Amino acid sequence: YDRVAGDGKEQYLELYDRLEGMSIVKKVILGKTHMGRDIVALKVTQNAKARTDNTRPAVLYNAMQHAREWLAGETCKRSLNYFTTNYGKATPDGAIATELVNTRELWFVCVNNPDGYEYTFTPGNRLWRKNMADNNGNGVRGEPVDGVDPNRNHATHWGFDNEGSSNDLLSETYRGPAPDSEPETKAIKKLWDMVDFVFNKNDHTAAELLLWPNGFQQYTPVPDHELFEAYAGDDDRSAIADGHYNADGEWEITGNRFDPDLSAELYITNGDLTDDAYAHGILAYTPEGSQPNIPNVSGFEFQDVEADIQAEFLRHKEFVLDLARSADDPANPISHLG
Ligand code: 0X9
Ligand code: ZN
Repeated sequence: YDRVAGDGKEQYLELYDRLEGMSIVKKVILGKTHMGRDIVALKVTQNAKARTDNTRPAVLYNAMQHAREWLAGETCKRSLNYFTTNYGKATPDGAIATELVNTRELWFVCVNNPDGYEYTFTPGNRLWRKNMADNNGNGVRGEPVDGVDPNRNHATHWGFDNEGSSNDLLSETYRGPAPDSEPETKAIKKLWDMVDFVFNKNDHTAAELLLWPNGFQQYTPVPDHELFEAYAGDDDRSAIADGHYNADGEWEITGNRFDPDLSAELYITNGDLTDDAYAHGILAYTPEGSQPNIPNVSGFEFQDVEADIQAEFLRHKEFVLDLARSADDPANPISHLG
């Protein structure tokens, strides 16, 4: 994985440009942000450009609804890169990637909030979370009063009970003036209209959790609760964890693991992406990644340490593959957990 030297800013665009030339990659512009940046999706599948969208079992991997969550973007980009780099290679990973790319539509929106992401590279704004909506219309963006939380702006259960999002412009979870008012949420909605996704993996940081719907209430489990658990595992056998296949070909967890749980058990949200996905029939997860080896400056600290970032991807890798493998028959999970 060629990281671009320097601070990584807009590095994903260089990666996307590089991949766009491949026959297995098609770039789709889903919309433009408040500041005019493209919100980009890549479709990865055999013969990507000529083949009609939505003609193979589909998975959406997305990240960086929240501007500061750089590690989540890295995990998404490395998942993308796994498929494109290993495709066609005569290696174990090559066989896996080739089989999946030839039979699945793998979609990636690794930077859903490019305005906010860009803003986190400016002095004093590293921990910006929301998008760059100019809430008070004063022509200055990125003031505390500005920005909508993309993960509270989706239409499903938007503003439900006024618990789990805010109507206060100053809030970090400001839900926006209307459901799907924001370019970032509209872009995802456009994807829902284009493709009948089976799974969605919506990467965030920073709590070592693996969450699934509902987020808006915790009393009534969703009909697919047990199916969600079957993929996510439990505290001891979490689907996202340090591990390896042992000599018997069994998956052995060796260290850090993510706690699988109902989203609403963490806290209530409304208008979040995965509840919206689920309302569209998509089995959707929110992993919250972390960089365990860094001093705990803040939950969103990110250190550009290659080994560390790659270790995080490797924790996610088997789960990323499980979703792709199971996409043709989701009711019968193919899980590395066995
Ligand atoms: O609050 C969020 O949007 C996500 N956590 S973060 O710290 N990255 O902001 C979690 C959303 C998961 N849904 C629920 N907890 N209901
Ligand atoms: Zn987040």
